[in-house]
Amino acid sequence: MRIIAADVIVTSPDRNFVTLQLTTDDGVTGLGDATLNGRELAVVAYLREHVAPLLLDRDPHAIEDTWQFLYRSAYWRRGPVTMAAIAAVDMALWDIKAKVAGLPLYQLLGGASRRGALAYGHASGRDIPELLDSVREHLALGYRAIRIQTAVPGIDAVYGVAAQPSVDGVRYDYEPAQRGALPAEEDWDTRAYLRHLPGVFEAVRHEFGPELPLLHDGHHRMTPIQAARLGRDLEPYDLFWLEDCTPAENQDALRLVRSHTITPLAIGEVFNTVWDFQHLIRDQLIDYVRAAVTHAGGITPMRKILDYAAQYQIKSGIHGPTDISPVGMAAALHLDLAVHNFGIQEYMRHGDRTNEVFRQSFSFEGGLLHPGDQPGLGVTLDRAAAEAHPYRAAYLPYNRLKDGTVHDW
Ligand code: KDG
Ligand code: MG
Repeated sequence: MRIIAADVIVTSPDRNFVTLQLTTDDGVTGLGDATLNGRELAVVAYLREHVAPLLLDRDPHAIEDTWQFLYRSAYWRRGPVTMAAIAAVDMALWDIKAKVAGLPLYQLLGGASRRGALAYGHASGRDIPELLDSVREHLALGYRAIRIQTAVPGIDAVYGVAAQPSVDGVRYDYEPAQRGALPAEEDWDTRAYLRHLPGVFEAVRHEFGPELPLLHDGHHRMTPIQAARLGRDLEPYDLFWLEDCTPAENQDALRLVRSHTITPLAIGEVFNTVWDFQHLIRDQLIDYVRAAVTHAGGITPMRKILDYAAQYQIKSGIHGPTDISPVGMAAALHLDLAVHNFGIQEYMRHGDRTNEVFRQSFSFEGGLLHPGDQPGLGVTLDRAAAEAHPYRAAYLPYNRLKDGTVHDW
């Protein structure tokens, strides 16, 4: 068996997605997600110009060897563009292997360790009543764990907070492509945020009781001592995790945070390799691994990261916002089902147009996601539907402090 075609498909049904489709001489196809939000075309060029020609004639079954070849032969290792491209190849090869075996991918990863993957959804609101309504909507949709993001009095626009309430249960989207071709400017005030947030969690716990797992994303905005204070102030509300409390580059910051709080910590959605997690896992500075299969080099290295984490009782919390395509989500769900140290899965729900381009076989019942039992990843791509939605330049927003200084967001 050999690879005879490597096609890169760019589509923007609700937002931009980059997909690699590999085809074998036996006519088997495999899909991989290479979407890098806001820098999509860099990965397209990397794949089309530098990876696709190397794949032709290779044995699709040699997944580990192909991964090592692409990682090591480039000499220039790591980085989000490189690793998203390699991830797409890795996913597509696993898709092919599982289709040839006639099995859903999770069976090749060791089989199911659980009935399904506990998913968390994104509730948000511009004030507390709107936030409580958003939590209710998510509970009605079947979620059994909820991320809480909120506007902060005095700050005009906060990333991760819906600008409009979702009237009919339709989920909001992060920075969809329609938002324009230049990064939107948002603003930030950490002291106002630190004052406001504990009261928000107080209100949510008061309304929904002690059982519901609650999460929060700090989006890299705090200094270590600010994050330590927030973690401590949120302890009475028993968070499932506090995510990205400090910028991910300075990993020692988490040692300081840890020494002040027992609120569990999650980090790593911007990480690309097991090396980024080495120190954090070995020194037990985190509780959850937040990497995306799409950005950490694919299923093969993600399994290695999670197996390493398992030695320290650190669990998975695979990144799953809407800028991970349905293909990347499917890869996450197969891993979620198979690994022993599963923690939770982020699940934001794609829009209808996206679901028409990418036909999926997962289910969401009783708060649990299951990837389904179709051979492979369980996703098919409708090429004609994809072509009907051409690429639209779109950027993530960014933050400025009140005095105009650019800040982490
Ligand atoms: O592309 C960036 C988004 O995926 C990211 O901001 C979403 O932080 C995020 C999350 O936790 O889902
Ligand atoms: Mg996040």
